[in-house]
Amino acid sequence: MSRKFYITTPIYYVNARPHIGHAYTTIACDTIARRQRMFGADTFFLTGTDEHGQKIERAAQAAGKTPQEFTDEVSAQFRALWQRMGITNDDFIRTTEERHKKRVQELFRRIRDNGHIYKGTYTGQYCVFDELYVDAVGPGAPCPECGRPTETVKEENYFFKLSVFADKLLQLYTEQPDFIRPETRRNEVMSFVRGGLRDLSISRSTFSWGIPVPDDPKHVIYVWLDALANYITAIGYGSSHKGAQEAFQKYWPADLHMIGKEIVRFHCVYWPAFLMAARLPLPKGIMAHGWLLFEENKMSKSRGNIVRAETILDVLGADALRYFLLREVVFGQDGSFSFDALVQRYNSDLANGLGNLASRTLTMITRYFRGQVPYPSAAFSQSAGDNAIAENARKVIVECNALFDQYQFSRALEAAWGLVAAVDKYIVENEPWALGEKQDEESRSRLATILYTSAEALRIVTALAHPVIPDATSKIWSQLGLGDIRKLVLPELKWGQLPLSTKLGNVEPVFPRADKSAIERMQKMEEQQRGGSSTTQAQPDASTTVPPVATQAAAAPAAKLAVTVPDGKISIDDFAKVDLRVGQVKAAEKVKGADKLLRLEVDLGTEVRQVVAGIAESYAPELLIGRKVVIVANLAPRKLRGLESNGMIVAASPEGGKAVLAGFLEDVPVGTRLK
Ligand code: ME8
Repeated sequence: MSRKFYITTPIYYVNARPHIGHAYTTIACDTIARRQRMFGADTFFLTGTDEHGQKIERAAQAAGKTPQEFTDEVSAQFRALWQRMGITNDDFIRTTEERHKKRVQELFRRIRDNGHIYKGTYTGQYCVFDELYVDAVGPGAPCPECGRPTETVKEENYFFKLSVFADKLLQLYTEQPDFIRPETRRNEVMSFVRGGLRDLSISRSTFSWGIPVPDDPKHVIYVWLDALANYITAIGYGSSHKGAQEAFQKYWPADLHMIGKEIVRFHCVYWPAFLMAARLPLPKGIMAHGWLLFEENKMSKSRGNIVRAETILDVLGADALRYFLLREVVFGQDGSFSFDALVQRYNSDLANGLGNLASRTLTMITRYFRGQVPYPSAAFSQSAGDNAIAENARKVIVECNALFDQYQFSRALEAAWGLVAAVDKYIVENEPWALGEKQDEESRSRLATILYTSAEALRIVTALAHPVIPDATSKIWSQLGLGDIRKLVLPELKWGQLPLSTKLGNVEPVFPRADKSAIERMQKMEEQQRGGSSTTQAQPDASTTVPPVATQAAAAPAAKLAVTVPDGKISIDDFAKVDLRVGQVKAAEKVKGADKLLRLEVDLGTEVRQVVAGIAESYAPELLIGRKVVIVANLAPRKLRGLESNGMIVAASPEGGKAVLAGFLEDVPVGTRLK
């Protein structure tokens, strides 16, 4: 039976839309989950949304929605974003789901039956932002975590006997030093617990947006107990179904809870104490990473300094975001995000680095060996340089795997890219293009060895980088003629496995270079989202999905990758610039004084757009509500009758007839891209 691996992200609050801080944790977990699968582990990767509590209730009120409507919308935005980014989570749990609610009640009962819950009265301060009971005095006293004013709470509550677990927790941290990583967080937690633990209020009775306490529904369960329990409810704890029970037996305890550093106390103190009280096994480890900073502060909705992942996906793609975050930020520490650094890293490491290595190597094999991997033959064609690359690759495999195992993503990628740089230098020094001009046997043989060596090194880097940049590496793998990269068994990766005579696939650039305008474009997109001061409208080409200049830095003089476009036809790259998506009409009305126009609000999964469409003569507005449509999502905004239209609905317009909307016979999720 294969080894199991269960990994979780925090479940994200739905008080605001996702940003790249959330994406950061999710990408790190996705990378780990993908690696585990490549190592043959039976992997379960869980993420989801945290939807109860006062903070969410108030956010819904502020938006003029019921909590359920509100949480449905924002939770769908998270789900759609992960889908768009190719995140490979096995489940997505929402705390408002029935399965979760019932199982949390079961956990509460169990802790109560084990004698760890009593009723009392809580009088003290509460921080709604952190959903945290705070040791502070007086109304308005600042929360020690976030500095916001706290509220005074006086209510009859259920209490959890946290105080009795202090010694057991300290024993846990001492006996299992890896329980909390990195070490700095472990030290913080240990001194917090050594300072003494007070019993914890685990219910609230002055609002109702939560899971009722079993047998006492005037109370709702404290949102952190509700939320933390997702890690077990999602995999079947507390279910009476046999399948769910088996899944729980199989996957629990979690191998890794990945979190941001601000929620360490909940995960490293409260959660193990709840589990001890329920007599359930404890997770094997908790890893707390640092914060993404933007404009020198923690990126967060409340500070208004967020960057949306969608902007980066639109302009540079998911791999660029994944690579940047894991390469640029030392995992565990805080790291700054900037569009300049993103584009610089993208160009240096992806476009000019791996992308260029792939295109120049594969293009030369295509040109000089009719697209078949050549034989590195005969002794006279070997040089010390060839062997050095092989040796380097062998070392990189070991080093990179060890670093990934310790979640040192940045150093792991640095090691892999060290090989890219070495091969680049090797190619420049050996000038295969000059050998390619000669026909004598020795030159051919030498050329074969150089290109085989380069292609094999490319294969190794591609395999190692796959969990981080899955899209591009899948493409390079198939361009290498190796088929589906997901079939690769990573522990078996060795130098010299590239089969000779392998027929390459179609060679196409994977990372087009981004020019300076990419930075401006992303900045503008974000400013517009924030309703910022910039009044500049996006230029007609400002929202293309692929940055300009589609050629990689070419292998001199061999690689020529420009796409020729005969007879007014467009290339696949041109088509890829059109961002066609499935949207769902949420609201529709006639535009005053315009017989042909309707104003629509279209949900794209990640946002709701206003679109003005010339379909009023074909469709009554009320018939469009709920209908799924195809929308050109990256059209520059324009004004029609004073209304800004952000996108275009796709319809057939028969000569002299009425417009007919494009649609689908099968159900398809909102936000799905058409390609
Ligand atoms: O805390 N930098 O949800 P949340 C890095 N619902 N990571 C960031 C980040 C940033 N600027 N901003 C957010 C909650 N994150 C609770 C969790 S779990 C049982 C309940 C990531 O929406 C990071 O993982 O505030 C952080 O811990 C998490 O999002 C907080 O998400």
